[in-house]
Amino acid sequence: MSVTVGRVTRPPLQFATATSSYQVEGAVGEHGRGPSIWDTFCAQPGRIVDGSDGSIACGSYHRWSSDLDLLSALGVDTYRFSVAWPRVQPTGSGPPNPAGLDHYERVVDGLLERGIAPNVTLYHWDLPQPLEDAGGWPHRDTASRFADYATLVHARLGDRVRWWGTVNEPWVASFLGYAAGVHAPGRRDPAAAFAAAHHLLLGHALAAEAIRSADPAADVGLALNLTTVLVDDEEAFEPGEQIDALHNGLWLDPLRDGRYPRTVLDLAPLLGDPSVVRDGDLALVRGSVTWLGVNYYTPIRIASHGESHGGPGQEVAAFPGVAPFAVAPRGAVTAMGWEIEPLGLRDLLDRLHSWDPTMPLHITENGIALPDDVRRPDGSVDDPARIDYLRRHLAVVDTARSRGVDVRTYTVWSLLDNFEWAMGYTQRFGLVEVDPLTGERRPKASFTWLAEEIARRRDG
Ligand code: IFM
Repeated sequence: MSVTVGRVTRPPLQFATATSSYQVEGAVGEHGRGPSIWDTFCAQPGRIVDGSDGSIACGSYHRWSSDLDLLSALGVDTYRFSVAWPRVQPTGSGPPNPAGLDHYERVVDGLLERGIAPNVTLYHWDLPQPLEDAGGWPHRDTASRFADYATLVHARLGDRVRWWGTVNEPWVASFLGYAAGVHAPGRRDPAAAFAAAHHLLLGHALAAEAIRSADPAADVGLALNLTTVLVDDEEAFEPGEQIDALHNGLWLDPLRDGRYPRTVLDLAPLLGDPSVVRDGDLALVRGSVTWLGVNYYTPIRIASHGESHGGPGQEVAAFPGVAPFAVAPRGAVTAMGWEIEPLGLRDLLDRLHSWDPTMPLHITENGIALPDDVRRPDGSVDDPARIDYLRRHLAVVDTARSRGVDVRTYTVWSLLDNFEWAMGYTQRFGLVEVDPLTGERRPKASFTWLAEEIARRRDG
């Protein structure tokens, strides 16, 4: 179904699902892959709630072909997956490991054979451990190493991949990894987090530049976990602004204007050493994307006081300078404790349309964790709440498109139940259940619903 607004007719919404390397591949010691910060972090007692790790995960490194068959059965246009940096460069620098690149070449060719466009993410958090040992993302050199790695991957796959994502959710990688310490590498140092955020943006820009210098027509973007901040009482206004700046403005302002938001600059001396931002860095970041990926799950609802009910964003409360606040989800929540509010996506899309009406937007992640403890007579998971969540968010996307917002793709996180970082395997986001013992894939009711929805739109 194409949409026409005024004199502009937009092509039909594209559908996709997404995964990431460490969450699904397993095979961490195979074919020359080096250790990543997530291998190290998971090995530390108490880091992962169920004591698990991604060493086996969904086994997708070996089962990639049957996973791609699942995508064909769904009828998606695109598959968003990530390349594991330590498979390509086991130590994070130097010549490529051919076996690593061979694997991703097979995946890309397998997608193209099935008529599915690859959307390749270069960094979904599995930093090679030797680079962390050398300072990690707070260390400026990591940004240059990332650009070198991007060049290697592009040199092998660039003739077949048009659509590149540099970094996934730099907010999570920097603030949860280096300030809150709940993600790898588990550091609790706000100064390091701010430096990491800047170097992730710089690394993105350097990688985008490297890819474009090899192929000026390449479509290069990144995926941000943007959100709508809802403030419940007047006294929460200040923390609300600060959280909004750290979650959204910290990335959006440099990408469009080449400068950090005032609120972030006011916090920066408290957060860390503002001199990590060197002349010319933000000029490189400005205008560095030709598409923007939006990962939306939930709004962040902030109150000035009261018990924190958890949720994304609460961890930055630990920052010096951020006024005290509580995260207070209202109404229905997911198994992660995240408030379900599709209107948060509506407001976010409106905001992004004002931010840059010409920027193509792709929903690169949207989905819900559920207990998935009800089964149909054939044994498959019956997940009407997931269908309801996806249907309501999709309706918001359709409405936004009919009002002229240039949203091009709707991507469900995730194709498979997988390793949900610090939550291990306790959280299920997949359209497909994965048997923890045998690795067998069992599509859920939501898989069938999505396949039918995609077919209905295609035929209609
Ligand atoms: O599983 C993650 C993914 O890796 C990044 N975005 C959010 C998802 C759900 O928490």
